[in-house]
Amino acid sequence: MRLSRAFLPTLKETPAEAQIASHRLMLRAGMVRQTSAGIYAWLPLGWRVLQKVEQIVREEQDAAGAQEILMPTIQTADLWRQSGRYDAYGPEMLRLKDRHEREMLFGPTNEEMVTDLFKGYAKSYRDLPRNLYHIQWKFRDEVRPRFGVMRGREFLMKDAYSFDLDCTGAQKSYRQMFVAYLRTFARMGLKAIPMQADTGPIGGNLSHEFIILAETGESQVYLHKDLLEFDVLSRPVDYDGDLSPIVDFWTSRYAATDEKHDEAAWAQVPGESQVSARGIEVGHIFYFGTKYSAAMGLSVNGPEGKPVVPEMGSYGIGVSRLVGAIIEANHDEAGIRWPDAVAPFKVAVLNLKKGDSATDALSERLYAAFAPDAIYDDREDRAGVKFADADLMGYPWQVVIGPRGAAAGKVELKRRATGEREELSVEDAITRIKGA
Ligand code: P5A
Repeated sequence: MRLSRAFLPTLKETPAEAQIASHRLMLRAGMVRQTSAGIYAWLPLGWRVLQKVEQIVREEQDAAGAQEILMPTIQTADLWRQSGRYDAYGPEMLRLKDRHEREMLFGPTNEEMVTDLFKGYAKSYRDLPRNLYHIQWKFRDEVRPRFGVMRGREFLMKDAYSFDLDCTGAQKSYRQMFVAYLRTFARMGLKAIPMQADTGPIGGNLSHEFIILAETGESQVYLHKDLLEFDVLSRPVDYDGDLSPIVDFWTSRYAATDEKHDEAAWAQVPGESQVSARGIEVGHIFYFGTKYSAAMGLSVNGPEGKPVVPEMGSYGIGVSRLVGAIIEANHDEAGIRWPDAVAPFKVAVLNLKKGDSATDALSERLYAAFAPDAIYDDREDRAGVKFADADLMGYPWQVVIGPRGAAAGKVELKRRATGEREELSVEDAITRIKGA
């Protein structure tokens, strides 16, 4: 994208309403714009990041055997009456009426809908196991929407739903999602720790929240420091095989949110291994047995010819929240420092002398080498403005091209994460970035 033609409405002043770094930076970098309380429009830069995050989530869900569908945002109250949650959900649910006075709602989650959908198809135990997911906008009328996209009212969630013949199968599905989540967050450069958590309105008695540590997090958490050192991406995963060794590593060490914190168990963790910190919940997985399948009349013909009520779980990732959470974990005084995997553009080409033919030619060449994953600052502005904007928007690589270097075929390469700079030939700069 050429900056001279881009819709990137950056702000010079820090917006007063933003209390945390990610919210401030998303507004200043022109990634999102609030349209009403807790509801955001995603502008080009933010939308690119959201799509990259979404794609990593999708790839890891697919790899774990889940299948993508797309369910509607609007649901009928009838579905929710069947599970008993229509009244229980309370004022967080946005309730609507259509022209026939039929009661509808904007979905805060999809357990009922997916159970009903699956019921129309599954007849026999051979239709199990299945795991269906979608990535869809949700609405929850939060009491206190805040921190920008982190606690919005309208937000993007990946929600998966597993159907199994029995408890053993359901636990396998749970472990598959558990491992897929570890990989998903690690690929975004995040250390997300699964922790025992409350199940709230979703229900069931087994659940883990995936939490990244950040000072501005809404939850207080306690964990064993070993958990911060595990590298899940370094080992290949066979989702059909036994995932217990990976899962047990996590579940055998202490990690809990405030609500589940147990002082007696915590006291067993050696003092030097205790980490207590603030955290942001980026995912939450649940195993709730037959809560929805039984209530909604889902049953299949079992292997012995008797009806069996499938065991279910649901698995959520806060896709839009992740964009804020990634920034909380990756920023400095000057702005965002995107991990390569989710950066809106991998490379920023900064032309310091628009109109100088050698500088223009070299800039165009570099831009062409990385487009469409590059942004070209071809504006007439001062160098200082370009440096500040590139740091604010946090592109992992900056290539700075000025008239003196251009005459000698040299450019300056800057790595945003470390601030390291070096002068190189154009070819070497291209090779360096491509090889990283
Ligand atoms: C699991 C999938 C569920 O809704 N039903 C389907 C289950 N779980 S959850 O914990 O309530 O939400 C899943 C994830 O969604 C994110 N999230 C939010 N993100 C932004 N703004 C919000 N108001 C919000 N509420 C939930 C969180 O990341 C959560 O883990």
